[in-house]
Amino acid sequence: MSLFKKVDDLRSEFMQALASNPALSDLEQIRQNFLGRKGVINDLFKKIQEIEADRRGEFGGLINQLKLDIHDHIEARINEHRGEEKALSSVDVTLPGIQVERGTIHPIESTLRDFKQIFHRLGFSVAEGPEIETQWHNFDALNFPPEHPARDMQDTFFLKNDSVLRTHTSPVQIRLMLEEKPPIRSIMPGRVYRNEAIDAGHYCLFHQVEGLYVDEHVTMGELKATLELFCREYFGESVKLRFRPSFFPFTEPSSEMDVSCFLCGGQGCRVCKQTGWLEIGGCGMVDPNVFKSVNIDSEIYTGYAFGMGIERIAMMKYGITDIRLLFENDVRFLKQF
Ligand code: FA5
Repeated sequence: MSLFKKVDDLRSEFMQALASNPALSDLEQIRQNFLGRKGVINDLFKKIQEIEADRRGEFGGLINQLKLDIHDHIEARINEHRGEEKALSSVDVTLPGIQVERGTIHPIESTLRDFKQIFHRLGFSVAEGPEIETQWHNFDALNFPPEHPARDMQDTFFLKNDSVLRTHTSPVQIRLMLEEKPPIRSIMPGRVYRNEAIDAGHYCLFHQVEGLYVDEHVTMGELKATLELFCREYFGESVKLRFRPSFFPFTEPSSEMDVSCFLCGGQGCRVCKQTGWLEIGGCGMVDPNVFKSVNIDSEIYTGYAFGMGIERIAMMKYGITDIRLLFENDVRFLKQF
């Protein structure tokens, strides 16, 4: 092999050694192998006598250039390594990290999830309906007579084209009974709207969970047992539940459900309006007129229905004394849950 070619080969050999990303100690070894007193470059210098006299200058120049290049490459690599080491040593691993803010589940959402879980175990499926409703679904089919003051029971936001913002989740019962044949056993969670005065216990927008069970021989006793079981599961064994006779156009008989106020232990506070009880919803047996509007034969089927207000329940569970806090989206408040 010509000595000129040997110079080229050594350059390739060196570049290959560098390509393997050698550690600092390996770089020192490479330097010795190529540039050391007993290194390959010196060996090559010694062979300069073997070159014809008129090409010795050219050969010497090539070796010198190779020597300089190897030196520069190795120095550059060493500097890179030192820079990395310095950067690493400037990281103080004992400093506390930057805290990442974690979101929390809104108390209304977690109450809804708890409801779904408990009713799922009791054999209820989940259905949903639109928030903009026809007056027929929101009132007529639910046995509110036209122009009857019963429609004023729930201050309504009326929209164009005979529509309303639904005032309760009961219209979803109608949609479900039109779509499915009994047996029907569903809960229907959702947002509802009422044009009423706002205070610590009332808001113009809130959530309800409707419940409906329609089958042959469904009784009021089953309704009471289901709701009592739900309240014990959700609030705990110590909660007191009471049913007060009431009126809803779509149930007969009808009742209102109250639980003993968690916030004041029944002593009376501004949330329970000093009564010691909190109204959580209404319930009753489906009125035969409602069955008529959805073409279900009330001679064969009976059913019960209930509707509960989520905010009031979430307030009791989490000790929140003003419903408005649930809608203000103040992160300082929401972070607590
Ligand atoms: C109804 O809305 C009936 N649709 C419930 C029902 C369903 C009865 C099926 C029978 C059968 P009521 O208007 O009482 O009922 O409202 C139910 C619950 O919603 C109340 O008990 C209360 O917990 C909650 N609620 C009512 N108005 C408000 C309000 N402005 N802000 C927050 N929660 C409210």
